[in-house]
Amino acid sequence: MSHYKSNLRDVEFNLFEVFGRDKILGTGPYEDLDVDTAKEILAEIERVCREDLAASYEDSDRNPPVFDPTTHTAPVPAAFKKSYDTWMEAGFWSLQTPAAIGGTTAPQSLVWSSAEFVLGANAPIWMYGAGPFFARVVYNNGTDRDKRIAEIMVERLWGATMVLTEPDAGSDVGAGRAKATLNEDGTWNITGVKRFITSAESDLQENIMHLVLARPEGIEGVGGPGTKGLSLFLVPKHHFDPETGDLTGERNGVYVTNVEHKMGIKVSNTCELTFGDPQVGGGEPARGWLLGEVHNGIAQMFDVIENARMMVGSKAIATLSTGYLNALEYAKERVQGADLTNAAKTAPRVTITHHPDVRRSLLVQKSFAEAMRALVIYTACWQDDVAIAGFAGEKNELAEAVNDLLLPIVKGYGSERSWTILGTESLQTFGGSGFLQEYPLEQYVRDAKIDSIYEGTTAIQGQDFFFRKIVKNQGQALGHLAGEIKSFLEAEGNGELKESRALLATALEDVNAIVGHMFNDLMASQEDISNIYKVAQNTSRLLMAVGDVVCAWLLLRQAEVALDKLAGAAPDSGASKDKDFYEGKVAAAKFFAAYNLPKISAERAIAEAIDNAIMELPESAF
Ligand code: ST9
Ligand code: FAD
Repeated sequence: MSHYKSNLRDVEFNLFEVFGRDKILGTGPYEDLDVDTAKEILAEIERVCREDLAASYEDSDRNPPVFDPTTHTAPVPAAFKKSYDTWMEAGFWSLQTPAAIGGTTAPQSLVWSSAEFVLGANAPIWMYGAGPFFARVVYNNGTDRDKRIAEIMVERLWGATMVLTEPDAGSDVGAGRAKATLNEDGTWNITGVKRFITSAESDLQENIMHLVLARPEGIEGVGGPGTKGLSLFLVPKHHFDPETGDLTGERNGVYVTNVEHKMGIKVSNTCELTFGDPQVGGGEPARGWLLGEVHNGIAQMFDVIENARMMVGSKAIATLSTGYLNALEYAKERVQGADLTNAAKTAPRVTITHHPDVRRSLLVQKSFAEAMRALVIYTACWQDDVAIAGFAGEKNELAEAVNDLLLPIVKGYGSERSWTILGTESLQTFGGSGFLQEYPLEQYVRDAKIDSIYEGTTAIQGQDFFFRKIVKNQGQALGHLAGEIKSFLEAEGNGELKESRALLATALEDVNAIVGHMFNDLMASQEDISNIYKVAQNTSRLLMAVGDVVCAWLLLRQAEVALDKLAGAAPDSGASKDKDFYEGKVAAAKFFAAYNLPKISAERAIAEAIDNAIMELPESAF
C-alpha cells in the first residue's frame, strides 16, 4: 500500500472552481491544451506518483546511497532508480521545459499542481530529474552555444545542479571564494570547494551539468566582492561533443569528495564538490563556459533559485497534506477511550475522532494543508499571467511583482507551518505509533525539516520579504494584494461567513499596522542606525502574519464557492455529490479564521513593543 495519500479533488477544485484556470486553457500560449486534457494529465501524474514513485520512498530512506571515496561515486538504491526511470520515461518533466528545446507549453498553475504529487510521493525524484528545468535557465540566458547545450541537456536527460554554497558562504552567498580564470580558448578553469550540493553525484544519468557561481580573476571590472562579483559557469561532469552531445570519454576535473549523512531525504545526495584540485581524481582542470558570456551570475542564478524556492515550499506543503490524510485514516480507525459525554466506566469505546482535541488537531492539519495548497496554486496563477503577457510580447510587471512577493510566503511560511504541524499534529495523532517506522510520519517529519533551511533559511525569507519584496518594491505588490483582500471583504458575501470575514478584516488591519511600524523603524534608522535591529526582529514575524492572512483569505474565497455549490446557486452545482467536500471547505475556512487570526493582534502588540534589549545584552549573558 502506498504511503502517499493525495487530494486530487482539492487540486481540481482550486484550479477550475476557484481560480478559473479553465478560462486560460485553449487560448494564448495554452491554445493546444483543453480542460479535459489537463484533468487527464493531473490524474495520470497522481497515479504514477501514488503507485510508482511512492513505492521506493521508504527503501530509499533505509538504504541510502553510500559514498565511495576512491571512485567519487554514490549510486542510488535500485528501487529508487526504478521509480526515477518510471518518472522520466513518463515524460511529464516536459511540462516545465520550453517547447523550443523539447518541452511542452503548460500553465505554471498546472505544473505546480501536479508537482505536489511528485513532491509528496518522493521529492528527490523531482530534484534528480530537474535537468530539463535547469536547461530552461541555460536556454533563456544563453548564447547560441549555450542554447545548444540546453537542447542536449534535454535530449539526453542529463542531471543538473545549482552550486552556490561553500563552507564559509551559506546564507551569505557573496562570501564565496571559488575562482574562475579565463583560458585562451574562451573556456574557464574553476577552482575551489563547494558544499551541500544536491544531486551532484548519482548513477541516474550519463552526465551532470553543474551551474556554478565563481569569482572571475584577472579581468578588469569583474569579480569584485559580494554577490555582484560572482559569475555563472556551466561545468559538466564529463566533457562532451558540443554538436552531438556524445561524451568524449574525457573526465572533467569536478569531483564529489564527500556525501553528507543526514537527518532526512537521505536518497538525495548532498555533496561536497571539489573543482580543479590536482590531488583529486585524475587531477584534471575543471573547465566550463561562462553562461551567456556575461558576468551576471547572481541574477542568472536567481532564475534557478526562484523556481527552487517554489519547489521547496510546495514540497513541504505536499508532505503536510499526505501527513494529514494518513493521520485522518488512522484516527478514523483507532479506538481509544469513551466519548466525553458518557462518564460510565462501561461506556463504549470510540474512535479517537470522537475526542474534541483530536478533531481540533485534524482541522488544524486540514485547514493549513488546504490553505497552503491554495497559496501555491494562487502564486502559480500569477506566474501564468507573466507567461501569458510574455506570449503576447508584453511584460506584466504587476504579476511579476506579486509573484515575487508571494514566493517567500510559499517557501518560508509554507515550510515552517508544514514541518511544525507535521510534528505537533500529524505524527501526534498516531500517539506512540507515530514514533515508529511502521508509519510514514516519522520520515515525513525528518524529510520536511530541511525545507525551512535550504534555498534560504526562514530568516532569509523574512528579510527578502520585507526589504526586497515590500520596501524595494515601494509596497506596490503588497498594496495590490491587500486591495484584493479588501475588495473581497467589501463584496457582499454569504452571511454564514460574516464572523470569519470580520476576523479577516481585523487581521488585515493588524498586518498593515505591523508593516507601518516597521517602516517607521526603518525611517528612524536614518537618524540612529541601531533602529535597523528593531526592523530585523520583526521580519520573520511579518512573513508569518501575512502568510496567515493570505491563507485565511484564500480559504474564505473557497468557502464562498463551496457555499454557492451547496446552495445549488451555481448553474453547474455538484452539491449532492460533493456535499461532504464542500461542507469540509466551509468548516476549514471558519476554523482557520477563528483559531489563527485573533493571534495576529497579539503579534502586532509584540511587534510594536520591540526594543533593542536583546541587542544590548552582552554575548556572555546568553
Ligand atoms: C539550495 C538547494 O539550497 C536546495 C535544493 C536543491 C534542489 C535542486 C533541484 C531542484 C530545483 C529545480 C530548479 C530548476 C530551475 C529551473 C527554473 C526554470 C523553470 N529574487 O539583496 P542583495 C539577486 S541552493 C531575485 O544585494 P546580497 C539580484 O540580482 C542554495 N533576485 O543580496 C540582486 O541584485 P539587484 C540556496 C534576487 O546581500 C542580487 O541578488 N542559497 C533576490 O548580495 C543581490 O541582492 C540561498 O538561497 C530575489 N529574492 O546577498 C542563499 N534576492 O538588487 C540565501 C537577491 O540589483 N541567501 N537577488 O536586483 C540569500 O538569498 C541572501 O539574501 C543573498 C544576499 C545571498 C541574496
Ligand atoms: P548559515 O548561513 O551559517 O546560517 C546559520 C543560522 O544563522 C541560520 O539559522 C540562519 O537563518 C542564520 N543566519 C545566517 N545569516 C543570517 C542573517 N544575515 N540574518 C539572520 N539570520 C541569519 N546549497 C547549494 O548551493 N546547492 C544545493 O544544491 C544545496 N543543497 C542543500 C541540501 C541540503 C540537504 C542542505 C542541508 C543544504 C543545501 N544547500 C545547498 C545549502 C543551503 O542552501 C544552506 O545550508 C543554507 O542556505 C544555509 O546556509 P548555512 O548552512 O551555511 O547556514
